[in-house]
Amino acid sequence: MRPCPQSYLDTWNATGAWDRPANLARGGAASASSSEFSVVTSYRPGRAVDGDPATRWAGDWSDDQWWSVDLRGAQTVGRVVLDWEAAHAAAYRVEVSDDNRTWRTVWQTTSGRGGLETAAFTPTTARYVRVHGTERATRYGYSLREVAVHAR
Ligand SMILES: [Ca+2]
Repeated sequence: MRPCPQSYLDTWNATGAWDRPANLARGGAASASSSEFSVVTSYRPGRAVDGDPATRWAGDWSDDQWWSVDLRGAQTVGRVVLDWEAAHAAAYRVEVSDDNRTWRTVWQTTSGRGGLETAAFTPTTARYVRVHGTERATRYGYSLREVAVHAR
């Protein structure tokens, strides 16, 4: 049985990872390089910022895929928390942008373990945050249950 959204949020709150400070990504307009097709559910990008662990974004089954969110204005960004589904990235970058065109890499790893991962970096000002996968850990596509963006 999956936890209900409220208990899920309580768990994140208890660890301090979810809302200290505010999650700037919550409800923001999300985009992705692709979304896996399903006749029974939706894996659209917005599923990773709806606060519900039972929903997720999933991309096509190839290494070079990305997911991004619009923070609705310039924000200070210093920490991104990722809740990966089993289909996670082995290597990925966290990138930020002011204009959704030119991207700066602020954090990267080649040893992604999945589960709950935190990318913490020197706070910077940006409007868009992108999770850019470069190597999959499984044969499936990347899949994120939730992404949270914080100032620090
Ligand atoms: Ca979700």
